Amino acid sequence: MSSKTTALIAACLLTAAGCKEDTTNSSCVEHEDCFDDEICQSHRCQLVYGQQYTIMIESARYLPTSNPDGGFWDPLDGDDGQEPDPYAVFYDLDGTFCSTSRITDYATPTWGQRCPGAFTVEEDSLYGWSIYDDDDGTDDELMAGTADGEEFPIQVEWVRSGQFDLQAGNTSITFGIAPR
Ligand SMILES: [Ca+2]
Ligand SMILES: [Ca+2]
Repeated sequence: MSSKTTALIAACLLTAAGCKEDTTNSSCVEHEDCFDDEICQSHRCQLVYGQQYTIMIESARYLPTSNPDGGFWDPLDGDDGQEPDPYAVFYDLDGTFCSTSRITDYATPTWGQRCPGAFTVEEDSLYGWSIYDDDDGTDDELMAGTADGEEFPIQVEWVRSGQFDLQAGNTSITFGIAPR
């Protein structure tokens, strides 16, 4: 029997109040010491959902090397090369939005940029991402990022591991996530 279970039983014996409430904020060392919907943060079990998080847009791999017509992403007579100049965005459906700076002529960008705004993550909150080629006029969309073609919820496992990788076509993108 784990110490967590022992503590839970003790708490339930001591009070008629909900066992869960008694153990949220209980001391912990790792996430597995907490309930499945919690993380261990500063040695306290905290519910994953209902909290504010910082999102990091880390990097992307395997961006499409040619545009949908099979040509280069940029004209040869432009200010930079024909390779795409990618920047990434991450957003929720409540209007919180984050964008990286662009990286010129690079198909395996590493941004490592922290979104300034807080994302309040609820269990039913939905998120999406996209990667664009920064252009003088309308930016080309390199990849529309969702999970299985739709906006997706943040999963407890992602918060526990502190990062998550998502795929669209052959393109993958890595995000970091941390409680604020
Ligand atoms: Ca372009
Ligand atoms: Ca370019």
